[in-house]
Amino acid sequence: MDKDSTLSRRTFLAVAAGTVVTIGLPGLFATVSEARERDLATELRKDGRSRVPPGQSAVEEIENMGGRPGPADPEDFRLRVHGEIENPYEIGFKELMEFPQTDIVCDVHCVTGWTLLDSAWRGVPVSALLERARPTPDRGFLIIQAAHGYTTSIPLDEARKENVFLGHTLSGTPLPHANGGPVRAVVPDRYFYKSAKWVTGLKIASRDERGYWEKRGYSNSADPWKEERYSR
Ligand SMILES: Nc1nc2c(c(=O)[nH]1)N[C@H]1C(S)=C(S)[C@@H](COP(=O)(O)O)O[C@H]1N2
Ligand SMILES: [Mo]
Repeated sequence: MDKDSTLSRRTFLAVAAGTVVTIGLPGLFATVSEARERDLATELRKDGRSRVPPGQSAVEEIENMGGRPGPADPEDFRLRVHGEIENPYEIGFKELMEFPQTDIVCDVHCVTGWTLLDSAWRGVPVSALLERARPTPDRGFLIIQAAHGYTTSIPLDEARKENVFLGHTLSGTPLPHANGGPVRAVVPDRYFYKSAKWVTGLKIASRDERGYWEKRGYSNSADPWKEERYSR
């Protein structure tokens, strides 16, 4: 896709959004070559779904989509795990690094239309953090809390999937502050607003709580393959 059609698609999305506040700053993204885009059009994931979800375009690099940053220094990082659990706890960066670490290569999909393929992360599976917390509800929700009151949520069964993690390393280097460093949540199979940057807390609750963007017109289920962009 050339830059002009990328722009018109973004403009279209903004119009399609109607009264909802649009996510991110206007700008042109460096999309992959046309040849690569043609190949990707037929590529499938292991689960049989299309590699690039409908209405998305692959880009070369992660974009900085803004947000109000938390502290940059790992020394100042605190994660509070609380709510309806048997074992509440609070940890710093060093203790987070003592949890089992996972290396994950995944694709992420921003609701504004860009998809970053093969991003290489290192982090701690949310399942490991939940195991230590021992949630009491069977079918609860994970409220992911971040700096300055940003929140988002996913069902607990989604949160336990092996590709859901708190990431601290991207492409072998510490996660840039602009992209949520020192630690952000990554939920690859939901639109990227579910991946809270500058994470501060994991709250387990039997009732869901609408997150920052979800309250502003974006879908709470946020499945990119169903194009669940806006709430209805
Ligand atoms: N704390 C926080 N996390 C956030 C956001 C935010 O504004 N604040 N924006 C979300 C949105 S809409 C997107 S697309 C991604 C952008 O992440 P990036 O800037 O690393 O591309 O972060 C998500 N996580
Ligand atoms: Mo986004």
